[in-house]
Amino acid sequence: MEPLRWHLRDRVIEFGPRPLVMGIVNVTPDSFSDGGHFTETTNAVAHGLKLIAAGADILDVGGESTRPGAEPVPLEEELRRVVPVVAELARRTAATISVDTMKPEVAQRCLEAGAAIINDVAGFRDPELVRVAAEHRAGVIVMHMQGTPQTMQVNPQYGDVVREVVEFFEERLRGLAKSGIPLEAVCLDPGIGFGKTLEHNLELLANLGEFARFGRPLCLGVSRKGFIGKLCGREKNERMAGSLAVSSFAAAKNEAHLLRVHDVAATRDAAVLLEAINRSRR
Ligand code: 8Y4
Repeated sequence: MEPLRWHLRDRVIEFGPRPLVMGIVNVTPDSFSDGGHFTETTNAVAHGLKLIAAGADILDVGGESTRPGAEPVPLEEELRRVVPVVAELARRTAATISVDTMKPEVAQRCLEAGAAIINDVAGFRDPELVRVAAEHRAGVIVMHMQGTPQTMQVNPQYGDVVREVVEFFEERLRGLAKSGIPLEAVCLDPGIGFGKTLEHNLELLANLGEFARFGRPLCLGVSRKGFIGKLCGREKNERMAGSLAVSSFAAAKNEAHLLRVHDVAATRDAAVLLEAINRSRR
């Protein structure tokens, strides 16, 4: 079988026998420090460097909380948070940098600052965002979401969630190809927790193999999410073991190519072990 390749700007990522790890770098106001833009940038860059040292293959930098019910962040504020962090990380490391944004202006400035991937939880339905990504030949992560971050968890409903996500990917891949983003630049993501109930999340996870039909890498973000808290009865910072179990399940089945996580070292260790075991299959 041909290995999967992901084209992003000047690079090509070739996926091997275990998933890559994408470390989460949140740039949000720190309620503990006296704040100031400087400490915010410094803390985020330091965290990114720590994640690289822990084995992250890609960093995902984001300045707008997309968790359920979160208020949108104004453009100027998101730019102020994210651009300096991307610029500094690009200057100081060779790591591939992804930007978690829905805003074309943020994408544009971050690509100019050295980012290689745009991760849009809204699935690149905004033609201006598509145009910016195409112009820079950026890698794109097309995530499925039902509704908007403000309202998506109010009452998620599907006839068949797996089928509807498949149909969304079909529609988006066609649309993007027409707008200058080739198949080779796309990574897909079922959007765990984005307009989905606990049962929807489990059904997607149990059927990730359905998304292999597109021949594109699959990104999976489950780290510390609500469905793990619900099933285990755990608060946010107690969900690492549950998160690892889900990532490991996907890695064991070779159904995820990119794991978006908070706990990089642990996830990488799990992926290394699962690869070794998978290799020993007879
Ligand atoms: C604790 C911490 C509880 C964080 C929930 C959360 C995904 C994503 C997010 C994903 C891709 C999150 C930006 C939600 N999730 N991008 N972004 N895939 N591609 N919530 O699953 O982490 S933010």
